[in-house]
Amino acid sequence: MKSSEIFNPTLREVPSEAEIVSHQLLLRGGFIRKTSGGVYSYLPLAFRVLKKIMNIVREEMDRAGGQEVLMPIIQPAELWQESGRWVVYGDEMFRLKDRHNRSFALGPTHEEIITTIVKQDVHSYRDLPLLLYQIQNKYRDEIRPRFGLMRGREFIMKDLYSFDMDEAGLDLSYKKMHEAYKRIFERMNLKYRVVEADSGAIGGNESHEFMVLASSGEAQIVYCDNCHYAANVEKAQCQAQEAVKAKSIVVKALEKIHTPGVRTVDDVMQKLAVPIESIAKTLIYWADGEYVGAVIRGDRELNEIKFKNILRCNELVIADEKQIREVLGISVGSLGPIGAKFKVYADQEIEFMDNFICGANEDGYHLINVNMSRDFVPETIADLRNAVKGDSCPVCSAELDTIRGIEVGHIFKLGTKYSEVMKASFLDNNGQEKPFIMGCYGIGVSRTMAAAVEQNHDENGIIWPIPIAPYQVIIVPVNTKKTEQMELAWSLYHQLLGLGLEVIIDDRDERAGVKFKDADLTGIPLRITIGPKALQEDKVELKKRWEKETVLVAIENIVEEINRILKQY
Ligand code: 9G3
Repeated sequence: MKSSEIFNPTLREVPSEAEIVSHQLLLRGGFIRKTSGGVYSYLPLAFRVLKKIMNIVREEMDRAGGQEVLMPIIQPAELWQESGRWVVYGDEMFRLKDRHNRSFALGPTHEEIITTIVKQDVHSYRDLPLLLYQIQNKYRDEIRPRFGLMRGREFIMKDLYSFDMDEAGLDLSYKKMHEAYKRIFERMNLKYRVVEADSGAIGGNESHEFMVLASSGEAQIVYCDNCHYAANVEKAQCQAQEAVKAKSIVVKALEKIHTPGVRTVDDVMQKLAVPIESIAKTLIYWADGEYVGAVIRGDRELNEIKFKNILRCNELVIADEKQIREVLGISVGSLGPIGAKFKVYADQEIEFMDNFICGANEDGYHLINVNMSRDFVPETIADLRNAVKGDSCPVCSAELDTIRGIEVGHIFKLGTKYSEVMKASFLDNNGQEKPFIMGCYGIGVSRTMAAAVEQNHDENGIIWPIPIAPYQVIIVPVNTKKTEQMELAWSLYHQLLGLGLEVIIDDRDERAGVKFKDADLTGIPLRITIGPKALQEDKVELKKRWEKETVLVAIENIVEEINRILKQY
């Protein structure tokens, strides 16, 4: 393709709303344009990348035994009412009505549709396992669509659903998908990690996320270098601290002290001149109709997912100041576990804190020398906090580390969550009626494109991994007016095309500097520069986008050299 004919309208300046590098570079490089908030059009270069990603995904789904289908984007409300999710997903669903006033949603995911199809047409264990997938646009009306393609309201997803006759079958389907996903991200040449994830909201019992590693990633990954433990921060288990009691700490007498104006953990540290580790904070939540309190060490973050799983509640929202004052008659800064009017849940770490400080449940007062075993009995002691770097690994007790990533794939064992409520069953080999054992497996295709950019770029632009680059090679004649340069450029162009490679020739009458800048911005992996100096020695310049230096290659060798590099991918 000629540069002069490619539709990739580049920008000098990007809108300030583009907060992350993938959004900025995809806009600047003329890959995408915003059509509406969180809704993007993919221009030719982006669509080429997407097609490459989709091809890799498709090949691996087929290899794993998946069969491709295409389900409707328009989904009738009745199916969602059957699963009970029509009410669960309030404003996040795009809803619409037809001329007969019948309700529909734009598909946010397809569990309800696929379960209905399988329920209607699969009746025997002989037809199992069944793995069906599609690659299609999905719709979710995010409150705040952000970060370009990372969190769009319309996005491309590959979703596969597995149907098995028993748990052993599900285990096998899950394992196949796990392997297929690893192959997919390896083939795309992305640095990634598989992590354990929470499956609470989906209702299943095992779940893994596939994370593309990038410092800008929203997801925090906790991992162990000593063994293979890795989990997202929501899931990562914290160890109950080994008892340090052996040191025979002196348990001091509980004391109430006057602390006017002390409201935050910081205030307590300042006013009492104590380390943050000696303070326990109490957070009040509204959980399915009652107030509950979580007690955690002053410097820790409450993990709401762990808390929700312990409480087994549907709704968990933090109480605001006004509610706390109305219900408990005190301010937020004075909350504590002793004599509380709410159920107290203590993080397991609290048990090992000696002579600590907390609110006294009385405005302007705190308690010092608190010891849980003596001073209060919580409803439950559990792991309630987020893991942090330096915690000990739940598997091997070595020190854990953290790293950031972008969630691009997520696999779940669903079990009978959908098949039970939607009455989707088959006859087993004893003629018994059994619900299908299901799994679901997603890859964010458009998000993967953005994640690839987040992971692979420099100050000059994108550095596409070769397997998903829109084009593999760009030929840049420095001066289009020189016949000798243009003749060689066209000759190399046709030779490379003849090898089945994807090549751009920059035929524009622009300064070399402009052409190099554009080639760097669009991230084409290999650049051949044809300039007067090298040409005198029958050479061209070869620049790999991911390396700093340029090398000279003899004209007679360049095609073979390019082919050799690209063949490795
Ligand atoms: C909804 C809305 C938003 C949603 C869902 C439903 C997330 C919803 C979870 C999944 C799970 C799996 C198939 C492929 C693998 C992942 N956001 N989820 O179910 F109605 Cl508005 O989508 N789906």
